[in-house]
Amino acid sequence: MVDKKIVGEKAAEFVKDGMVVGLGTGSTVFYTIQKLGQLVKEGLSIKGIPTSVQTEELAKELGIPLTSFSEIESIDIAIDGADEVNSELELIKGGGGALLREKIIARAAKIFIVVADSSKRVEKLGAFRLPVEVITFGYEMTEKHIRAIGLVPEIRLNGGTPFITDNGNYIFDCQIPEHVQPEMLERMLNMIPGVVENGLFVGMTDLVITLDQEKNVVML
Ligand code: ABF
Repeated sequence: MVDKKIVGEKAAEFVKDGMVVGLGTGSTVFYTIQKLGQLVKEGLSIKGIPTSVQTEELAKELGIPLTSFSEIESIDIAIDGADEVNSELELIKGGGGALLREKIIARAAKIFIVVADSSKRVEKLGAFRLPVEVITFGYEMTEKHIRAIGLVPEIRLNGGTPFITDNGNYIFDCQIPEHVQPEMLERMLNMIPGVVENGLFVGMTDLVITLDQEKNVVML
């Protein structure tokens, strides 16, 4: 928790007056959002655009003014967590179930910063199962198609029934093949009818804020 607080709060230093800020989801970016709430109370003027209902509620509680895509041309900076980060700054995201809105906002941002304690850094993506968001219609068939390209999907449950995302969809948590190029897999998955989005974020990250073994903040 202390590690998450250090990297989360560090990211808030990149937010400047007047910016539109993509607000991520999860327990690390929670500290970024808390810090931004404090800075807003001290006079910082920003507009937040949240990646989930959970973050929207948090931002409202903290008094961070919010905006939406109908009101803005672009996002100046987006800050979010990750489940895995490799040395190419490729990510697996979606453990919290918010990957679709997270990817829309990361893609729209001029600068995308990832906050990740050292436990998230991996040599190779895939120990964490890849979340894939699918529409509920025909999800049994979508599952077969995901299986056919070599993944092992399992529907995410919430107390015995399928977990429903903020967008009304299901999530399959998928084991991915050993030797697979993230960029290729990201594209292949999104070509399957019924797949809305997947948690591979390739070529999107500008900066990762993390800690080294001595707990110093490092930027990758
Ligand atoms: C979100 O928060 C998700 O994409 C990811 O699942 C999670 C990151 O984990 P943590 O809660 O540890 O920050 O960004």
